[in-house]
Amino acid sequence: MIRPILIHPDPRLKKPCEPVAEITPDLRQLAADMLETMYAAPGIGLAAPQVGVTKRLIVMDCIKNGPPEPVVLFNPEILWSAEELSVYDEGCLSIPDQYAEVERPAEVKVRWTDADGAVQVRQFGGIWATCVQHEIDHLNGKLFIDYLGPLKRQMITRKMQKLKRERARDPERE
Ligand code: K1U
Ligand code: ZN
Repeated sequence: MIRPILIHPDPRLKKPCEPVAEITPDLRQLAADMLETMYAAPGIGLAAPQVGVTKRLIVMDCIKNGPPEPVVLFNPEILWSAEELSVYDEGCLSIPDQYAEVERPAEVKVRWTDADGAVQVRQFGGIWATCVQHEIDHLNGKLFIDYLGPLKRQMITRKMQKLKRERARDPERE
């Protein structure tokens, strides 16, 4: 099932999320719904708070061409970050059509629990590293615009407030 994606500003996008204690059938269904929602958007990642669930769960698939490579991460933790930084022009499905350069560690080592309850550890580089850090930020109530200066952040927030007003008036409009 495709779930509606919350648009910034929304208090649920600013709240630190709760760890997942047990991977229940409902949480596996949520992960499947999040992947369906991400592919439909389209996007390369999605965090549970973006669909209104303040739990520590993210999904990703950063493969552009070739067979899909969906990854489901419960309770993801960054174990190590490279000193080398990389800059990427980031977007966010909760901040549609707005992009800005964000500098982050170029590689990160992440530990998480997968949908079968197995602990996984993997080193991510390239767009995967950028995406996993962007998604873990969502779990901590942080958006990519929080890395920008106050004027740029305020300008984007005002655009999103306008978009939300327009969508509330005409829900059919994209
Ligand atoms: O978390 C999100 O809002 C999803 C976001 C993830 C992300 C994008 C760029 C850098 C870091 C994290 C997106 O997927 S925005 C859409 C997007 O980047 C994209 C869409 C279609 C094809 C390729 C990329
Ligand atoms: Zn985002």
